[in-house]
Amino acid sequence: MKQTLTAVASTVFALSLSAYAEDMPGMKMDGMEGIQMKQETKQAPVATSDGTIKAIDPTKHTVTISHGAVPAVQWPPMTMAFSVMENQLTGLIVGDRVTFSFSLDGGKATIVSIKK
Ligand SMILES: [Cu+2]
Repeated sequence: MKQTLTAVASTVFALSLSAYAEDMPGMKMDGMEGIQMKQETKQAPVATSDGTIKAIDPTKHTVTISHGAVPAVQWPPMTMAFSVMENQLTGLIVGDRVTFSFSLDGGKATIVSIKK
């Protein structure tokens, strides 16, 4: 008897959930999309790290940095490219040790500030 009641209760719950979703067009319930929507409306998180400049690509506006672990965004140490404005790299060359901060927006890392 108790089991039947539980089954009925969960069916009612599932029904009310789908009714709720239909009432809100544009509100996608599947995980990833919801998370990305949230990140776009919020300000991108900013983290700081330090590392060594491995490459500068003025055409793609990227700087490749071999950086240490960044606990703020759960990154292990790695070498990767960051988007950067050319004027932010004034006076910096490949091989420089730098301290930098970056914003992370849906997997795209953009340099906020960078200095030796
Ligand atoms: Cu990285």
